[in-house]
Amino acid sequence: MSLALDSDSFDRFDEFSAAGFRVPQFDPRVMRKATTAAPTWVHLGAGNFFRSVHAIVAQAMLDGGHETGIVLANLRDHTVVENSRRTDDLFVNVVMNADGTIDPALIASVAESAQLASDAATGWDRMSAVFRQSSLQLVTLTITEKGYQTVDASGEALPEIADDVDCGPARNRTAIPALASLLLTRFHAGGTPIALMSTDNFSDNGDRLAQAVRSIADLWVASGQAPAEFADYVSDRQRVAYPSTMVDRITPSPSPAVAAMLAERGLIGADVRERSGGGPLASFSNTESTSYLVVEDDFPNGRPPFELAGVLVGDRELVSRADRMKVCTCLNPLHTAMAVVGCLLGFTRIAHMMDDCDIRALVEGVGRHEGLPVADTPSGLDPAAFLAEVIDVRLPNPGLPDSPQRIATDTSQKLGIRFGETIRRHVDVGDAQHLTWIPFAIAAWVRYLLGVDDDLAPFERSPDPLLPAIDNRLKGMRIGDPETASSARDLLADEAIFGVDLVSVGLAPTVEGHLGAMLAGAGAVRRTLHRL
Ligand code: CS2
Repeated sequence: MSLALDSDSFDRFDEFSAAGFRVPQFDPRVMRKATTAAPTWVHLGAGNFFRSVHAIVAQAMLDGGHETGIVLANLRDHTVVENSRRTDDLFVNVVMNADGTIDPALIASVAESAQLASDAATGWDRMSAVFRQSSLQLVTLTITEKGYQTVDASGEALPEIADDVDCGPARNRTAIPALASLLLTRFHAGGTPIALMSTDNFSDNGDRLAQAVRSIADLWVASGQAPAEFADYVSDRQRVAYPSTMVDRITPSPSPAVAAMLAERGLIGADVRERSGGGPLASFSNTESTSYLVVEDDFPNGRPPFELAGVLVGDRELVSRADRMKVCTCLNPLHTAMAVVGCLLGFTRIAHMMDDCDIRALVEGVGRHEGLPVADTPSGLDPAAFLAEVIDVRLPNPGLPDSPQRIATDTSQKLGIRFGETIRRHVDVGDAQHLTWIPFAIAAWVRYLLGVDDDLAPFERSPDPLLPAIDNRLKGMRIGDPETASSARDLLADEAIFGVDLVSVGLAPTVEGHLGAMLAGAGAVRRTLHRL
C-alpha cells in the first residue's frame, strides 16, 4: 500500500494513522473555511524550514483547539506552490530520531498557498485581500540572511531590488518590497495593526526586518509613490511591530534516500516527486526532533496561542540571549566550521564528520573552548546543556541527511553573525590572542574559496552572493605557495563580512598562519587541522 496525498486524504486519516503517522486532530475542511473567512497568519517563504517549524507549530495549535491555520506565500520559485497544490497543501514531515527511529506526521496546517511572483496575478490579488483583513495578526518570514539587505551603506537600493523599488508598490519580486507593498495595501485599507516576524537565523532579526521595511517605505515616500503617513505607519511599533525570534531546528533538504525509504515502507506514495534538478520535494520534509522557537511578545493585533505548541514567548532580553547563545556560540559557528572543512576534506554527511577525531576536536574547540566561555545565558536555558546536546546528539544524528555543502551556502553572509560577536567578546575581556579554533575556521573558509579540495581536486562551491567579488580580492592566493596567504589581508580587514576588522583586533596573523599552512599542498588542510 502507498499513501497518496490529495484532498481525499482528509477522509483517510485512519489509514495514515494505521500506517504509523501522527495525524491531525482537527478537521482541515473546517480549519480552511475559518482561515479563509478570517486569516490570522501569513508565512512568506515556503521552504523546508517552514515545513519543519512553522507548519508544525500551527498544527500543534490546531490540535489544541485553535481554529485557523497558515496562509502560505512564496515568491521566486513557482514550482514550490505548484507542488504544494498538487498535494492539496498537505505534506509529510518526518522526524529522524538520533536513535535511528522515525516519526512521520501528516501535516495539514496550511490552509491555502499563493504564488507571489510578478506573473502570478491571482496569488498577488489573493494575498492583497488577505492583508486588507483586520483579522490578520502575524506575518512570518523565512527569506535567509541575504533577503534583508535592501540598501547599501549610502542608503541606495541594492541593484537586485532597485527595479522593484523603481516600479513602486506593485507586484514586487523580491521579498522585502513585496512585503512593504502588501503592507501599503493594508495601510490604505485602514491600517489595522500587525506583527511582522522574521524567523531567520541571526540576532535581533526583528530590528533588521524593521530597518529593511522602513528603508523601502522611505524610498517610496521620497519618490512620491507612497504617502508620507505610510512611513509613519511602518515606524510606529504600536501599529507595525517587529518581534524578534530565535529559531532552531536542523532541517536538511529533503533527501531522495529518505523519500525512497518511506516509499518502500508504504509511508508515502508516488505523489512525492523530486523537483527537476534534484531540488526540494514540496510534499515532504525531514528534520530532527529538537526544536526551539522563542518569540518576543510584541503583537499589536493579538497573536496565535503559541504556548499550545511549546513556543517560548517572552521579553526581548530572553529572545536576544537565546538567539546569541545559539547563533553566536553553541550551534551555528560549529556548523559553519564543519561546513567549509567538510567540503575541503570531501565529506558529504555531517554525521560522518563527527566520527572524525580531528573534526570533533574542531567542533569542541569552537563550541566548548571558545564559544561557551562567552555565551549568553537565557533564562530557563542552559548553554552548556544546549551545547552538549548539539555535540553529542544532534550533529552525530545518523538519520539526518545533512551535508556540509548545504550549510556552506551563503557563508559570507553568516561569518559576521556566527563569529564576529564572539571574537568581540574575547577582545573585550582581553584574551582574543588565545583564540585558535575560530581563526582556523575563518582560514579554512578562505582556503575553501579556492574551490580546490585537500586532494587538490576542484569542487563546486555552494552558492554565495559574494563569490565573484571575493574571488577578485583573492587573485594572488595560490596552493603550493604559503606566502600568498598574506594576500587575504585586505579581505580579513572587512568588517562587513567578519563582523570585526580582524587586522585591527590583531587576529589576522593567526588566520594567515593557519591559511599559509593549509596552502602548502595536497593534504595540508588535514595536517594543519590535526596539529591544532
Ligand atoms: C545551518 C542552519 O544552514 C546553516 O547555516 O547552520 O540552517 C542550522 O541548521 C539551523 O540554524 C539549525 O537551527
